[in-house]
Amino acid sequence: MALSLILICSVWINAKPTNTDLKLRYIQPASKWLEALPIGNGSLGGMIFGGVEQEHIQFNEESLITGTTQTVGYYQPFGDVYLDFPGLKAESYTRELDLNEGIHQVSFSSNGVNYQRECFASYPDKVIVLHLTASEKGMISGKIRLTDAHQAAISVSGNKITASGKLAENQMEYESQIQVLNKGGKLISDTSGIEVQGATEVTVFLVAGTSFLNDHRKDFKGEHPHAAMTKRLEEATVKSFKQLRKNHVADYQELFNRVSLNLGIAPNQSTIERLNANKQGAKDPALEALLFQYGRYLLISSSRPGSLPANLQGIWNYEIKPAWYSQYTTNINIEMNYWPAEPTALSECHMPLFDWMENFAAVQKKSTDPKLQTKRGWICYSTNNIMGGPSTWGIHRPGSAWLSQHFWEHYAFTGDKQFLKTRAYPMLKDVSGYWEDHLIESKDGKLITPDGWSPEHGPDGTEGDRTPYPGVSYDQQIVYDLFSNCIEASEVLDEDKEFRNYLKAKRDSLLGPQIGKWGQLQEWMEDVDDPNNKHRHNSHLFAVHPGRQITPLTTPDWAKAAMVSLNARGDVSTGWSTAWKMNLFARLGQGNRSYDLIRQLFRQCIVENLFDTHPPFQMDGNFGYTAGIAEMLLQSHIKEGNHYILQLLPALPDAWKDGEVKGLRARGGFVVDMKWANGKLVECKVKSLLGNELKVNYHGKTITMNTIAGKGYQIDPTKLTL
Ligand code: FUC
Repeated sequence: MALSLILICSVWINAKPTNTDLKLRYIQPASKWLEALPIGNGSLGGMIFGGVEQEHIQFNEESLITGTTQTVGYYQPFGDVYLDFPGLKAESYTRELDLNEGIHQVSFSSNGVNYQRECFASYPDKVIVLHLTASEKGMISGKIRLTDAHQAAISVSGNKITASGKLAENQMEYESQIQVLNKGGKLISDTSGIEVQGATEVTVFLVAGTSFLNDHRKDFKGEHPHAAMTKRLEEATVKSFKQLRKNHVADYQELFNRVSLNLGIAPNQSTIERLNANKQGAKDPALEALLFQYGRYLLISSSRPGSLPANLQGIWNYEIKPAWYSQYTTNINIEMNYWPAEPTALSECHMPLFDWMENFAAVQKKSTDPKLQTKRGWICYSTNNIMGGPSTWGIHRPGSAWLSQHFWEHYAFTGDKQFLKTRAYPMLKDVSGYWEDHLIESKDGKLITPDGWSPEHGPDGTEGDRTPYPGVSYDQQIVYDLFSNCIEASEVLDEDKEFRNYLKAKRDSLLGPQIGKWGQLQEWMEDVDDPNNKHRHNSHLFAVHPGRQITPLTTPDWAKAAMVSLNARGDVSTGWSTAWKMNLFARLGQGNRSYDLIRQLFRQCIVENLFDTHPPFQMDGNFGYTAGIAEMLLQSHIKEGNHYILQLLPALPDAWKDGEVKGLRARGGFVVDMKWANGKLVECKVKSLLGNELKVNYHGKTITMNTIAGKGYQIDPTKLTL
């Protein structure tokens, strides 16, 4: 039967995803930070203002923090590059961030001369490059300065400026350097900076680093960054701008071009005009698609192999005391940052989270803090820094379990057994150990957490209430998820059969989801939920998303109760909360409700540069939004037997009548392309990466077939409709 439904393509038509309208476009320079546009190479980030008389790049490097392994501290701004061009008057000004190439562009004319500036942060060459050109010879004149956000000593020597300092709080050493190259004209330097006179082309290179070393065994202390930064500049400045640009675009597009989403044609308006029109009620699905791709752009720019994970603000921050330290909060925020990584084909960008977590676990285990002591496994506080240093506001026992889910998901999507064996399973087993020791039996003979928490309130709705309660749904659901992932990992690896059976018994004894008196999914062990509670956290719905304990297909009653709870929480909330609700409604198969949240997000949370605000600005909302769109179009968390079911367009809203998505990833190792018209699937191609059995579900009908790794399969949608 399967073969009559599915046509095997002998050659996989890996049509390059077509990315239409991938520009953020403005007709004025940024007048404030949230209008500036971000670039980043995973570690080094810049916010570009695009000014005419003064160009300004405020920059960050991921490891500059005031904290230690003992205390969280704040993520710090690093410095600023200023380029002053007195006398330039702009006509026909535009600045754009082109997501297709990962390049920022400013262009304008002044007194009949056309000026162009291109800027990008290169991962392969580890530098930020700003390239300025003029259409007439010798028309670039101005002053280039490097400033430091702390008390660094700044020295100018020839065409180089160096800012070198040490943070008072933790003695972390840091250094930034810029180097200026010119074609035509000349450079004159003094202590205040480098003056360019009469150049036709100028290239500014920026590097920055610290003495932080991403290794807990060395106490996170590495060498002074001077030598490394000097070498970086030496290596980059011998390459032509053309070569550096080519390296950057090739590297960036290898990741970015894996997925395309087309929801319609963009109006010929600036981003601000589109945002405003959207707030007034206009529908602009192309803007919704742009924000989806922006989330992918931001993840590529703030989290690359070898870097630290994206923090609360990605890597972009200008404040000495940013909100919530701009580090890693474990009761939703850092996890949400990584929700889009696997489904939107950015698996590599997930890796920094695992490196950080392994260091983090080691630091928590070594800690002498009485609250962190465990017999087995490890636990953590709510907020932690790059070295695992805590803010001791609140212990967050299931934080390590929630984070461990990412190890499992990375395997579920990629099928990387080596990763599963050497990294994921050890982590899952270790953290499971903590919960095996910690759970107690309730009077009804169920296993419960004795001292749980439902971030971030108490049963009577008191904000921030940290009183421990037994059997809290959040803890119960996360532990269920942890044990399930650990059990599945041991099955795949065919290891620890006895332990597996023991853990299965434990999981089956856990107090499960309960339906309360108003039909809600209970947040607390007792039926005390207030139907008027609008708290931003949806902690008791973890089992719907990102967990998989509750689904409309497998547990319809619980799914119905989850819907009651979700609707009661209301649609109006903070940035990340709105994005979480998008994901939750998508998992409940409610595309139009997810879409309500998209509208809400644009109305309330998306600012000029398309960053999402809590408020204040937090990057998690951007990442959660991108993940939410992916959940609306493709889901693969439900298993039948040993294989995942790929649910095609499970939550397509009426607003997206026609569209096309290419390159989404599904668990089990599949790449999915879909086209729909009039709200109905009309084309679907699935490429099998691992040769797993393929189960495709559309509108409740599932078909199954065997696949061969590397082959593509065309699904006939007419055979998938009831
Ligand atoms: C959680 C949330 C807050 C904020 C902070 C960074 O604690 O409850 O709203 O997002 O993280």
